[in-house]
Amino acid sequence: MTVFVGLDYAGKTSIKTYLETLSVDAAMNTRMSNNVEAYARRNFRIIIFPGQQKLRYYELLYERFFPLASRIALVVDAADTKRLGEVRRYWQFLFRMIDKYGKKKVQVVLVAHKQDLPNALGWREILPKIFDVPFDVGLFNIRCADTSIFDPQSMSTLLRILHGATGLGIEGLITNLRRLTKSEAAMLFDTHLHPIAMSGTTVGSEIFRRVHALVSDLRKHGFEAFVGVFRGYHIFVMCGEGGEGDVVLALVNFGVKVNTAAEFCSTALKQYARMRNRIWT
Ligand SMILES: Nc1nc2c(ncn2[C@@H]2O[C@H](COP(=O)(O)OP(=O)(O)OP(=O)(O)O)[C@@H](O)[C@H]2O)c(=O)[nH]1
Ligand SMILES: [Mg+2]
Repeated sequence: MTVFVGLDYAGKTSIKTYLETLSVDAAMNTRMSNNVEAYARRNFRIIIFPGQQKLRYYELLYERFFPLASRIALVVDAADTKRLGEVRRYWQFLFRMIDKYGKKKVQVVLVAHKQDLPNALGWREILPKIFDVPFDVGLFNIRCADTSIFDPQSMSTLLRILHGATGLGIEGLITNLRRLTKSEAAMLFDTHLHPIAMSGTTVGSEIFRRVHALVSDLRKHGFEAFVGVFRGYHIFVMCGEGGEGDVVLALVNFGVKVNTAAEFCSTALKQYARMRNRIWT
């Protein structure tokens, strides 16, 4: 389980809303949270703490959820540099809460969010402004990500980090598949609405939605693969074999014959099947 923490307005609920709906509009129009929120798919869970000052120092929250958390993601509005001091003070409190209630090997993830804003700082600049380097960094095995609701690649990267799936080679698998099939973009979906990995030209969430719609129709009719044209994009979709959750590969504007694309995709799906149990542990 991952716990999302951060100041009010950092973007925690936006990330959850985006993952749940694939809607950037909905994600950009969230309200301040007054309660704990949750995102869940199969055994993957994110618990989101409210960020307002009067709620985020409520110790019972930490006592209840930190013993269960293998990851704590600190979401920071990377464009709001005036509040980084406040984030630093909050981290000092979090440090005490981890010490008191956290798992020994808890991983801390610094999410430098809202990277689309012109004055946003990257995580490399933010890290030393919040943590004590090298002390905290040595202690916590900190992972970092630059993210934005407007950047689907960054959302995939965040998902892989939260699954502890960064060293498994999923990115390599998808990049390779894209090259082999001479596609403009390749995507791998696994249970989440948002792809867990993607490579090539950035395609928007409208394509992700079409792929999901296509796949649910495909399955109804017993097809395992399909080629469709949507707004000028040639899309090849192939479903993984059964099991819990949905595994789907999608290629955009592929440059090989359909049966060649099908062969490469089917090999990639087999390779992914071997990594999969490491992702949903
Ligand atoms: N430019 C930009 N704005 C974003 C992004 N993500 C979120 N926002 C904006 O930030 C606002 C606040 O985000 P929330 O997710 O509601 O903030 P929160 O961390 O849940 O805050 P609390 O609920 O008070 O703890 C959103 O309503 C969006 O308008 C992003 O990636 N880029
Ligand atoms: Mg919120």
